[in-house]
Amino acid sequence: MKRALITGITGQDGAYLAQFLLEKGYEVFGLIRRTSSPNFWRLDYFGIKDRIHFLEGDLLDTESLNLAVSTAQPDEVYNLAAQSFVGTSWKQAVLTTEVNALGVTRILNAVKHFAPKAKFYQASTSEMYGNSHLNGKQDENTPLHPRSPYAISKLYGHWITINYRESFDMFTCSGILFNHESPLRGIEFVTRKISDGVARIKHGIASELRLGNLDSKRDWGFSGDYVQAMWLMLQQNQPEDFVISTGINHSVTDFCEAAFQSAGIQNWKQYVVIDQAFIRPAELNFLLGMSNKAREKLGWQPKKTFEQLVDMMVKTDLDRLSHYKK
Ligand code: NAP
Ligand code: F7E
Repeated sequence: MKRALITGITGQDGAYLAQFLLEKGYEVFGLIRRTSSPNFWRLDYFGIKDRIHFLEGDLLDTESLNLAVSTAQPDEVYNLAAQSFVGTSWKQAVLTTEVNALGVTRILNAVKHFAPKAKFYQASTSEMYGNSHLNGKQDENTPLHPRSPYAISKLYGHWITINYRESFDMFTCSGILFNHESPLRGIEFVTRKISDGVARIKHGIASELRLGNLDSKRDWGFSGDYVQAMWLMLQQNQPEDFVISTGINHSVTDFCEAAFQSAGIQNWKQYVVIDQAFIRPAELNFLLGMSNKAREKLGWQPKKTFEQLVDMMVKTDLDRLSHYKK
C-alpha cells in the first residue's frame, strides 16, 4: 500500500485528491493546522474523514513538518497548502510569502531529511505568468511575470522545487495549474461567489450580487480532473513540470451568464452590481493554458466542460440553500 502525505488536505484540491488516492488504495496522511473550530466540511462531503490519518502541522513551523514527514514516511508528498486567495495577498503579503514561499523550502527540507526517496508535488499556478503570453497563450516556456504578492510567493515555491531537483537529485515536480473550481471551492473565489450568489437570488434570500472586474478571462477547469494530473506527474519515471489547463477560456461575464441560466433566471444583468472593493491593485486580464505536454506525456485531459462545471456548482448551491428558500 502506497503512502501519501497531503498538505492542504482541508482545502478544495486536498479533498478531491484525498478521495482520489483513497480510491486508488493509498494510505492517506493529511497535515492540518490547529484551529479553534473544525474545518472538515469538504472531507465530510466525500465521507472520508475517518479514513485519513491527520497530522498536526503548519507550513510556518519547521519542527511540525519534520515530525509529520518522519511519521508518515510517505512515498508521495503533495504540497497543496497555501494562502491561496490572490486578493488577500496584497493585504497579508508577508504571511502569504512566509507560507507560500518559505513554507515550500521548509517542507522540501523535511522531505530531504526524513523521506528523501519520496516523490514531491508542488502546487504552482498560472498566476505566475501575469499578463505574459506567447501568441495569446501560456505554456511551460512562456516567460513568468507575476503581478501579485501571491504570484510572487508561488514563483519562489516553483523555483525552489526545481532547485531541489537539480541540487539534491530529489524527485520534485511543479504543476502549473490554471484555475480549477468545484462545488467545494472557497466562497471568496469568483466562481463559487457567483454560484452561491445566484442560488441566494433564486431562493429569494438576496437581491444582488456584487462583483469586481467582469472582463477578466480565466481558463477554468474542474478540480476533480486536475488532481488526477497531480498524481500522474508523480507516476512518471523522470520528474518534470507540467501546465494543466483546459485550453478554453471565458470571462467573468460568461460565468455569470451561464450561472444565472442554470438557475433559470432571465435578465441576469439587473442583479449584478459592480463594486470597486473587488477591483484588484493589479489585474491579470487573460489566461489561456496550453497543456499539450501533459496531454502527450501524461495522457491527461480534462473531462468536465465549462458548462457542466457551472451547472454542477449552481445546482449544488441551490440544494445547499434550499432550506432558506422564502
Ligand atoms: P484552498 O481551498 O484555499 O486550500 C488551501 C489549504 O491550505 C487549506 O487546507 C488550508 O488549511 C491550508 N493552509 C493554509 N495555510 C496553511 C499553513 N500555514 N499551514 C498548513 N496549511 C495551510 O486552495 P485550493 O484551491 O485547494 O488550492 C490548492 C493549492 O493549489 C494551493 O497551493 C493553491 O495556491 C494552488 N493552486 C490553486 C489553483 C486553483 O484554481 N484552485 C490553481 C493553481 C494553484 P485551512 O483549511 O486550515 O485554512
Ligand atoms: O478571481 C475577477 C478577479 O479570485 C478570478 C486562485 O485559486 O486561481 C485563483 O486565482 C477573476 C479575477 O481567482 C470578483 O479580479 C471579478 O480576475 O476567482 P478568483 P484568481 O485570482 O484567478 C489561480 C490560478 C490561483 O492560483 C489562485 O490560488 O475574477 N473577479 N469580481 C473577482 N474575483 C473575486 N474573487 N471576487 C469578485 O467579486
